[in-house]
Amino acid sequence: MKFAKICVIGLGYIGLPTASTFATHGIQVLGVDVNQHVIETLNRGEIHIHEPGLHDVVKKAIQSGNFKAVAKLEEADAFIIAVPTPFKEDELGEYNGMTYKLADMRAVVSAAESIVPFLRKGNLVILESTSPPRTTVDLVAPILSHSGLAAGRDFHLAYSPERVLPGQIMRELIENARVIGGVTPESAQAGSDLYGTFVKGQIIQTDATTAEMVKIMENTTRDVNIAIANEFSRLAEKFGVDVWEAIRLANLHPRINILSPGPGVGGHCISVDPWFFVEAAPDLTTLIHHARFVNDTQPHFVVNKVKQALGDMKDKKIAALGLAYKPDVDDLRESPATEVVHLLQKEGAHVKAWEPFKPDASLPGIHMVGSFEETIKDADAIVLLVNHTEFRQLNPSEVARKTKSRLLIDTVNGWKDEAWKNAGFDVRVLGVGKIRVA
Ligand code: SAJ
Repeated sequence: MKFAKICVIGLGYIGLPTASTFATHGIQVLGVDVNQHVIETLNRGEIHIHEPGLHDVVKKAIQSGNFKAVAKLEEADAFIIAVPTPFKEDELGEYNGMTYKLADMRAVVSAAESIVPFLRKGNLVILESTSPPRTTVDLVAPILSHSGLAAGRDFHLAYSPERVLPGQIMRELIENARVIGGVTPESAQAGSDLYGTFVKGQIIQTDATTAEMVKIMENTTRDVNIAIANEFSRLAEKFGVDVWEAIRLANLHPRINILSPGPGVGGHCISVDPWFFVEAAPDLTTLIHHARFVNDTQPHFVVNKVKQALGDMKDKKIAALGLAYKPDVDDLRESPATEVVHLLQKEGAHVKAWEPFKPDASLPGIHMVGSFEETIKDADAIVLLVNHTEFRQLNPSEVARKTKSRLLIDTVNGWKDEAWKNAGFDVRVLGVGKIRVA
């Protein structure tokens, strides 16, 4: 199948890289978003999110005349839905005394509804948003049928998960293998033809529900693996062991690859997607549910560590370094670092936070300051919450001159103890239950 014009609905971390990459590969792309600010920013050739390499591609896409951001759809050969699927903020499910989060599918529903008036025979619709199993066939297909056309008979419908890693999206979008799950083999073929425009990795066709499950299985596996690393960090502290050294030694085994503990799991993917399985089958997801619980409670473990070091936290001044959900990105969504800050404040501490990738961000209930210097100046303790390269590269003696604090709590193993100790700091590292040997 040939594609001259497509609509990409949702211009966020996935939709924008996808839309602009299609445009730089010769397809006319209408990028549709509900946010007027996003539309205006993009049409000026600027971008509203930080992702290495994205700005260049968007500029090229606009200059080529192939890309335009708009508020309303038009007729096209294909429609790609790339909107968020967060969880509901005000409602929880419960199974066997344990609560679980519920998917909020409103954005997918309204994106599908917006396609209905423009859907024509022979079109292709692709859902890219990570969604609970069976969303394509049980939620999207029935909405699209309001057009009077049937999925698989009159138009093609497929699910194709994005699998790109924030920070490396522009490269992975092109190089990663792509799974395309069609409601019919012809739909999968049409999806392959479309992504074949720029994907250099393998394109594998399957059915829609398998493709949905593949995506959630990938992120769930990573969540469970991080949960065990976090649990090991708790055990190591109890047994007087350095978990980082223990993991390094365990990983010398040819079939073991333990991930890294930290302050918890954040972002819009790994901390969200496993709930899609739990919600869909709470009776079959004991391990997945417990892994979520471990990762969601890791910020409490961090706060206990700060408390052990600092004693009563009432009116103590704490500098929080990093609020992003992981190193070297500007994405603050579902960030465990922000959860740690909230919990420290609940203990009575006064927290100043510094996020170099989003210095102007404002987060409800969090005191974000405009510079690193101001954050640490009169702190009683400095807590490293994200392993940003620029934090790792800090010079300990320079930091010592800028702060009155001599206590560091490192939750990501970012600071080499010796240098910081030599500069006069007491360094407490998450998962280290003994004084480290140099
Ligand atoms: N984290 C740890 N320890 C680790 C690795 C990660 O605590 O050893 C934490 C991070 O700090 C972060 C969270 O986990 O808070 C998630 O980070 P990540 O780098 O593992 O993953 P994401 O959420 O940025 O991207 C994931 C990727 N999925 C997998 O690696 C299976 C990516 O390929 C997906 O496209 C993306 O989710 C998505 O959009 O679903």
